[in-house]
Amino acid sequence: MKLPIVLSIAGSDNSGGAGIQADLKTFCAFRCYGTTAITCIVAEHPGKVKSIEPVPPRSVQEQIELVAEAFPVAAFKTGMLYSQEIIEAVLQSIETHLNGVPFVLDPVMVASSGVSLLQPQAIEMIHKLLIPRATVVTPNRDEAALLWGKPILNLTSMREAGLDLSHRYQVPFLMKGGHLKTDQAIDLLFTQEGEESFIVPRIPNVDPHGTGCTYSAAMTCGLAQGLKLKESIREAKRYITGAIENHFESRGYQVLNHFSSLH
Ligand code: PXL
Repeated sequence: MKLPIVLSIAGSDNSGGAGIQADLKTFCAFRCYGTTAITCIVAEHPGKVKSIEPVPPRSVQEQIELVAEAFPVAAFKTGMLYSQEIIEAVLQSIETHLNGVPFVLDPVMVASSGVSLLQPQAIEMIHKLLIPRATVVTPNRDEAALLWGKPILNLTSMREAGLDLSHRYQVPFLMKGGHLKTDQAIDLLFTQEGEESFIVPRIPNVDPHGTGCTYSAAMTCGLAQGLKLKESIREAKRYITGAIENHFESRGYQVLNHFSSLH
C-alpha cells in the first residue's frame, strides 16, 4: 500500500500541541506518511515560550533536499519560518525541489501566548516571495490584519480583507474567524471563483494551543490525497473541530486531541 507523502517545514514545539509535532500527529491521523524540515527549536508549553533557537538555513535546505530526493512529496505546508534567512532557504528549496507541488502556507507570526514567531523584517518576504507560490494561505484574524495592513474587527472586515488579499496575490485565502466573537466558528475561502464559507458551532471556552498548525496540516493531507481545495478544507475543519471538542486538560492547560477522529 502506498501512503501519500506530506512534508511540514516548521518549528519544533516540544510540548507537542503545535508546530512539527502537531503536524506529524495530524499526518498520522490522516494516514499520510509525514516528513519534516525543522526551522527552529522552540522551548515552550501551552502558556509560554521560553526560547527560540533557529536552525542554520543550510540545514533547513538540506532537510528539504533530502526528503525530496527520496520521496515524491504530494503536498507540503510551511508554518513557523522565523527569519529572513530561513525564508530565503525555504524559497530556494521549494523552487528547486518542490516546484508545482500543492503548498499550504500557514503564515505563523505570533504564538497563542503572545510571543512573536516571525521577525518583523521577515513579514515583507512572506508577502512578496512565498504567498505568490502558495495553493492556499490560512491566516487567523491577527495574521490577516498584519498581511492586509488594517485591523479586522468583525466578519465584514474579514470578508473585505479576504477579497483584497486574494485579488492582490491571485492566490486563494482561507480567512479563519475563530478569534472573532461570533456564535459560530466561521472561516471564509476566497478564490477566483468567489467565496465559500465553512461554518461549525463554536465550542465555548475552549482555545487550545496549536489549532492553526493542526488545521493547515490536515488540509495538506487532503491535497496530498487528491482532494480539491474546498474538500480538503471541509475535511480539515471536521478534523480540527473534533480535536478541539475532545481536548483534554493538563495542569490547567487545554490540550488538543489529535486522535479524536480515530476513536
Ligand atoms: O501556533 C503557532 C506555532 C507554530 N509553530 C510553532 C509553535 C507555535 C506556537 O507556539 O511553537 C513551532
